[in-house]
Amino acid sequence: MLEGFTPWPADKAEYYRQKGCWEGLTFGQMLEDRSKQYANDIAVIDYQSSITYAELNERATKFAAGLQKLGIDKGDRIVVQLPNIIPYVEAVFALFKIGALPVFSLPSHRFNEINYFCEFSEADAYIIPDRFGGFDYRTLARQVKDATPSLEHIIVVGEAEEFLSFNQVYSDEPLREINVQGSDVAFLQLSGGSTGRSKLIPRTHDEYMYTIKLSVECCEVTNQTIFLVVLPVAHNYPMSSPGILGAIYAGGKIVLSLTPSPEEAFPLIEKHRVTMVPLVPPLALHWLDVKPLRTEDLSSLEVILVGGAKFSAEAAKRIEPVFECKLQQVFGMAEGLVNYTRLDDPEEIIIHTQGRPMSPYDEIKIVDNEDNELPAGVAGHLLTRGPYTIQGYYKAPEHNIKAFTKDGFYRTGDIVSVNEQGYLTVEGRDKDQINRGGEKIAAEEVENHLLAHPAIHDAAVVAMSDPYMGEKSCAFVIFHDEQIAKRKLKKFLGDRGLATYKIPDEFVSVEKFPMTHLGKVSKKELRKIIEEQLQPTE
Ligand code: OOB
Repeated sequence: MLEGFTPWPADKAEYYRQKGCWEGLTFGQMLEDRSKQYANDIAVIDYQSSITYAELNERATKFAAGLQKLGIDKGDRIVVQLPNIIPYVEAVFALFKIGALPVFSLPSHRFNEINYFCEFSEADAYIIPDRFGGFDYRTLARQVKDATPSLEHIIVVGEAEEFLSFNQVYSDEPLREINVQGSDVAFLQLSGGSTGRSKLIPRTHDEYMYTIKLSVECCEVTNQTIFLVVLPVAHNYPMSSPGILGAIYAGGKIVLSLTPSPEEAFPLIEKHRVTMVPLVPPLALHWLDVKPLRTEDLSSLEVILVGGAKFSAEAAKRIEPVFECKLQQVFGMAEGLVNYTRLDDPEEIIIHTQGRPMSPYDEIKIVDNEDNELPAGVAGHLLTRGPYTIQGYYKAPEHNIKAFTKDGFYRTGDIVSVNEQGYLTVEGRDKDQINRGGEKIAAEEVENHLLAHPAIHDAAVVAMSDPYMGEKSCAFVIFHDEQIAKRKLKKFLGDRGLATYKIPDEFVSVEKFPMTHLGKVSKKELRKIIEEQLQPTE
């Protein structure tokens, strides 16, 4: 078993198997099956080309055989940092086939994040594009390789320079049979994090396949579905809710867009007759605003999913009339629990709630600060346990004690109310995190970087409201004596290799921080201060 993985209690595992939730199917086998069933149907289209199910399976198998030749084996970790391109899908399925674990990072991650993922997961390989979005990933790879010499292979899609080219990895040698089981960990996903750095989330084939199967049902995905991905494809949401894995599970077609801009995405919708697309709220708002100004025919769209952050009821109301398709809200988390509004739910539910759990075996508790359960309708901390919610983060025993209750409920950090029909409404958050339009920022991680600046005595990062992003981040800073300009602080954080989305949007210099009666920095007060400053002055 993977070291650092918290196994499921034997009785629970037995129960979920008995109930038919866990079927022992791995993602490698799933692609194998679909490649027979839908052999000549197009599986994935990207900006350059398209491949059928049979081709995808064949290429994934050849890539897998090549990885084996490099010495990559069951249980090894491989950091994958690729944009929305076909090689991403090939690489991930190749890893599933040999039981090696992709560690899913995002194209926006930089040295700080990537080096930590490589080091912490003791990765053997790192897969990158040559360049993407004006950034050269080979430069980053060189820095990571210097810092983490145990990283053996760097595989590059495109011009590899001194590294190994993706195309060179494919091998015609037969794949060495590996016994990958449903109960094995399939990959490590990233958590949004609230304390320090992102935690890694181990998900097994069994439980993740179950989320895919249920998502396919809830979102009514079929082999007629044409699924557009404009969000970073490695994020848990476009991967599994219902995501590219759901599209493949159902035999549908995936269209990968390199960016979420309407200039790129709308023509793709028109050309490929896209039926379904997942968005985060700021993108949904942008698309709503831009739609009337554009001429593309988007009439093929049947469903727009919106999730990752709270979608306001006002914006939710506009989706159907503007796009002439259904809205489906999704409230999910990489740790497990996923809620959807259903396509046949009344408008009231679709607009005002974030859906209900996918599985009848999902357990939900709404509790007060002392873990006492609250009556229906009262907002409180959401705790959850179930057949696809993790039992613990990877190699994080101390954090796990705080993040899970003794009886195995995950503390989501979300403040939620549940109505009588079991639909959840997200009312707020009780975790030290900023949700910047779906991208999660752990306040403490950014604070630690600010504290490394010699002029900074103390720092506290909080969310501030933003009409477009929902939230942006604001750093309150106490300087020793000399104040440093915002531009310089941003550059300082960028130079430390922090992903751009984590760099605070605003900096406020203060003499001291407001304190709670327990002597902790009162982030609530700080949020109030910045909200007051944001109010237009009369
Ligand atoms: C998704 O996953 P993560 O792991 O990036 O973030 C999970 C957190 C939740 O705990 C909650 O705080 C927030 O993101 N969230 C929402 C939300 N959906 C997620 N807050 C309010 N309304 C929503 N609809 O973000 C994710 C994973 C799978 C599917 C969809 C989203």
